[in-house]
Amino acid sequence: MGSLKDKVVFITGASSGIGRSCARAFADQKAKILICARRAERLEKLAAELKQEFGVPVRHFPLDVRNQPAVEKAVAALPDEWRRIDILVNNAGLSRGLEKLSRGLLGDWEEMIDTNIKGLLYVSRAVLPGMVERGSGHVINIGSIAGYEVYPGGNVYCATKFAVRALSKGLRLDLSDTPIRVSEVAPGMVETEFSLVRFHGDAERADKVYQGLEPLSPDDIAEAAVWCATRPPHVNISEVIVMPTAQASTTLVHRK
Ligand code: NDP
Ligand code: 8X3
Repeated sequence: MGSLKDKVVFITGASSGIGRSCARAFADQKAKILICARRAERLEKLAAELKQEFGVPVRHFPLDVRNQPAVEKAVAALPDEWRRIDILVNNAGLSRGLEKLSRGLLGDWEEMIDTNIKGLLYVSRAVLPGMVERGSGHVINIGSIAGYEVYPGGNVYCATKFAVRALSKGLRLDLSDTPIRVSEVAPGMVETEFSLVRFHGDAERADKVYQGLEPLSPDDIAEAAVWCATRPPHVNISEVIVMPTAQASTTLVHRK
């Protein structure tokens, strides 16, 4: 297993769910943790927790990945030791609504496209030149089973995750003459704030999504990301699909 000690791991959307679990899992491997999200207070709390529990260096900054100039500025402003990012976990993302396309809310569409596709691109564009220059690095994109199968009402969210899959593949092609690795980790249902965000804060509706089955935990996904990152340098894990045992597809879920 490759060591992650002192590697700089940059995780976007670390204030909650999978991103937060990734920060903890990579810190457990003694990596240096660089985290961002919009909710600064949460990041501050997580940073303190990581330093205390794992004794690793942590740097955090508020960032909206939809804001391209802010993304570029934030990465450029990092001190040298933090700017040489070894592993980028493109995790920040969200779903909004589950409406038929004919009734979809334009604001929801913009938010998903701007965050899940354009945000991922902006962060990648800011980080990749350094990786290419140094001839080393690993990009781990958090996709979704929704990037493999479309489900009713999933329309635009699924399209954004199909895009994450296409961008992961495209990036792999573009970097094929470098040692830089590109992996996509694609989860099924993970219990996080994801559904609460999807249903605009309707907790009752969000809870129903996970009723009667054991969903994945965000730690399950963080474990998969760490596994990708700890393979020997000649091994690139291209895609990992992780599903709850009770979920056979996006539309077939066994509930007790
Ligand atoms: P959460 O809602 O718990 O976490 C989402 C994270 O993304 C938060 O930290 C949030 O931080 C951050 N984020 C959202 N928008 C932005 C933005 N504009 N700029 C910076 N950060 C942002 O959900 P999950 O942990 O479940 O989601 C993480 C990823 O996993 C997403 O890409 C999602 O699509 C994917 N996924 C989730 C699945 C699930 O079932 N939960 C299954 C498959 C994939 P803040 O609000 O503070 O900015
Ligand atoms: C989240 C999983 O199936 O709710 O990406 O779209 S799903």
